[in-house]
Parts: sequence; C-alpha cells; structure tokens
Amino acid sequence: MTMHQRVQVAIIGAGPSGLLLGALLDRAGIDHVLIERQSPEYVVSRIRAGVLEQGTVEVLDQLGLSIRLHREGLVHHGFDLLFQGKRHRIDLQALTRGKQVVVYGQTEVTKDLMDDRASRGLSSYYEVEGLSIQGLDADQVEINAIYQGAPLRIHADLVAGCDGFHGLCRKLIPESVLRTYEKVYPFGWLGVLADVKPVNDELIYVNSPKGFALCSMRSTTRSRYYLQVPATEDINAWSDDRFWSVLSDRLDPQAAKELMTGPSIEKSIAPLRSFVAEPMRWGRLLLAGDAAHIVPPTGAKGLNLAVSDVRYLAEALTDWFKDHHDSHLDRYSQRCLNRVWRAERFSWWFTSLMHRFADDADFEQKIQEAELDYLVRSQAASSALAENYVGLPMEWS
Ligand code: FAS
Ligand code: PHB
Repeated sequence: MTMHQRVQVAIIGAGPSGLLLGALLDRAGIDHVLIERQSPEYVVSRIRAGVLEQGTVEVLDQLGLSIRLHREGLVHHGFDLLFQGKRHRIDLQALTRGKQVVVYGQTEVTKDLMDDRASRGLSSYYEVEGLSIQGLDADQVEINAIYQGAPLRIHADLVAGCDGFHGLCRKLIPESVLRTYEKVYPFGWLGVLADVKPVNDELIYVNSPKGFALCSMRSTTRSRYYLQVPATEDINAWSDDRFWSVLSDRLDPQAAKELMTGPSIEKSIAPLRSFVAEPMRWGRLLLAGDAAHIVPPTGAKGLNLAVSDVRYLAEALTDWFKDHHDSHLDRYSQRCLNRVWRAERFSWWFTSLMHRFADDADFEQKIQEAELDYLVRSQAASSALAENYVGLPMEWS
C-alpha cells in the first residue's frame, strides 16, 4: 500500500535549514512536508555550530522559538585574538555600534525547531530510504521513497533541497547547468566537547606557530575546544591527555594556567573546505544551506548562512504561493549567492590569517603576525573584522 501525499513544497533534509524553512512555511500557511534520511536522535546528536548572529536570533524571535535561547544562550560582546603569546580583545559591540552574537549550540536550535514541529503536528518523515525525485523540469515533482518499509509517494509544486553537502539534491542539477567552486584546506579541526568550565568568558581565537586553536563553549559549565590538525589526522591518535597538552601549549601562560581539563564527551575531526554551487535554483528545485555552500568554520558562518538562505527562500515561496508573483523566486539564487560569497570571502580570509599552512611557513607566520598586529591597532581593520563576524546586513542582497 503506497502512502501518497500532495503538497506545495517538499523539504528534503531536517537539519537547521529544513527545520527552519518548515517553521516559516507553516506560519505562512504553506502546505509542506519534511523528509529526512536519519533518525531525529541522530540529527540532534551532531555537534556543530556554536555562534548565532543577531539575524539568526531575530528569525527565531519572530517564530516565538527563542525563549530557551534567551534563557540559556550566552550573549557575547567580543572575543579575543591570541598571537605572539598575547591576547587582544575585539570589542564587537563598540566596533559595530551595539551588535552582538549569542553562543547557543546548533544542537539546541535543532531541538527547539523539532519540538515546535512536533507540537504543531506537522508532517515529517524520518529514516526515509531510497529517495528519488523526478519532474524538477516538468509541471509537477514526484518524489518516491521507502518509509517504515512501505512505498511513499509525494507530489509537490516545488522542492527545497536542504540536504547538506553530501545530500542528493545538488546532484540533480544537470552538469551542463551546475558550476561549482571549491578550495580544500590541508588541515582539519579536531573538536572536543567537555563538561568543564570554559577557560575564558568569551571565545579565544589562537594563531600560534604550532597551529590554530579555538576556545569556545556551550554554557558556563560546558566547553568546546578545537585544534588545527593535518587533514589526514587519525582521531584514534588523540587521547584526551594529548588534546589538553597540545591545546595548553598553544595558549598564553594565563589561559594555560587556568585551563580546566576533563574527559571528552565528544571528539571528532571536521575537514575544512570552501565550496559554492551555482545556481541555487534549477526548475522546481531550490537549494539552501550546506546543500549549496560550505565555509571553513573559522568565521562561525555556516549555520548563519543557512539561516539567511532560508529567510530569502521563505519570502520567495510566500510571494509565489500567497501573492502569485515570482520576482523573489526568480531572484532567489542570486540574492543568496551575493551574501554567500561575502561569507565565503570572510571565512577564507579569517582561516588564512589564523592557520599554519606548512611546517616551514616561517615567512608566512611573520606576515600573519604583522597583519594581526596591524588589525588590533587599527580601528578600521578591527571594524572590518567585527562587522563581518556579527553578520553583514541582510539588506545588502
Ligand atoms: P545539514 O548538513 O546540517 O543537514 C542536512 C540534513 O539533510 C541532514 O540531517 C542529512 O541527514 C539530511 N539528508 C542528507 N541527504 C538526504 C537525503 N538523500 N534524503 C533525506 N535527507 C537527507 N557552522 C558554524 O557556523 N559554526 C561551526 O562551528 C560549525 N562547525 C561544523 C562542524 C562540522 C563537523 C560540520 C559538518 C559543519 C559545521 N558547521 C558549522 C556548519 C554547519 O553548522 C552547517 O552550516 C549546518 O549544519 C547547515 O545546516 P543544513 O543546511 O541544514 O545542513
Ligand atoms: C563553536 O563553538 O563550535 C564555534 C565557535 C566559533 C567558531 C567555530 C565554532 O568560529
């Protein structure tokens, strides 16, 4: 017996992009379904982003989904840059006329969006297998899959490809149409989550001759730390003791002394790449989030860029289905890509400034330190860093 559903929008992927789009379409009264290949528990268990731009918080405010965020999230008005053994604070609030960021894990955002979806009884299919999508260039889309062992068929007007970098949707755009741009970095980030007090009230981004490090957090009792490691690094070569020792060695003396260590509750290596796929629309398919672009996490842009795509997409779909005009839908791809490339540039620049690219890169190390020295002394340079970090205006589309 084939389960059959007819909707206006089929959303593929229940990460932050798919879940947020679902919430926005629900509020707009647009009939949609969410299709995810993993279980809800698996999606929530992925440890990813930690820093939310003001624009991301605002969209969750508008949805009425930010009560826990404002209760548990940590508002940050600045962060430290550590180089040549000294820390220098970047005062985001002063440099951006009052803007700030909030430290609230992607895991928590995902939980809040999933709880909202469940409470509103919205249609979600998890652990879907064998997904196939036809008709993206025809007058309606047909989606076929297996759900709980039975055939599932969905007919939709449009498909939102929110299925991440390794998903199916981007690959449905014909090679003759799709253009991709990619830079793979020769290193990754070894991340550790531990229930220990963070070493500092705000984040510390470290440029050290031995490699990059980042001191972040999830709460006042849960820390998130990262170390630059070679792209080929084996996670099994990293005991907790080795992690804490290498991290301490990259910190300034005060931070090294105050560093609280403890057992890791999560440890993983993320590869770093810059990637953009153009266009973000083909026929009845619209891509959003990691399905269309990846940034190295140095600038804390990945999740926030997914959110801005989805805000543009929800606006375009609402215009299309509610007001029957397609100007925003026609402009969707370029509007997103303008913002995507600004974030790609910033993330690449900050990654290039803070990481060690080769063991013998002594000249490059000195140039990085000279640029950092200039940056922390120059109001103009610090302002440029700050305005990108808090998120460029959405109106710059
Ligand atoms: P996601 O990849 O989160 O979600 C896509 C969903 O689609 C997944 O649940 C997947 O299971 C599903 N899917 C895939 N194929 C499917 C199919 N065929 N059928 C149905 N479902 C399918 N960003 C930051 O801002 N700061 C960070 O520190 C940071 N750290 C990161 C660390 C790692 C290891 C990774 C991988 C990313 C990190 N990011 C970070 C970026 C990350 O947060 C992404 O930007 C964010 O998850 C994007 O959300 P989505 O676009 O929803 O993609
Ligand atoms: C995190 O806390 O996971 C985090 C924070 C800032 C970044 C990247 C990751 O730039």
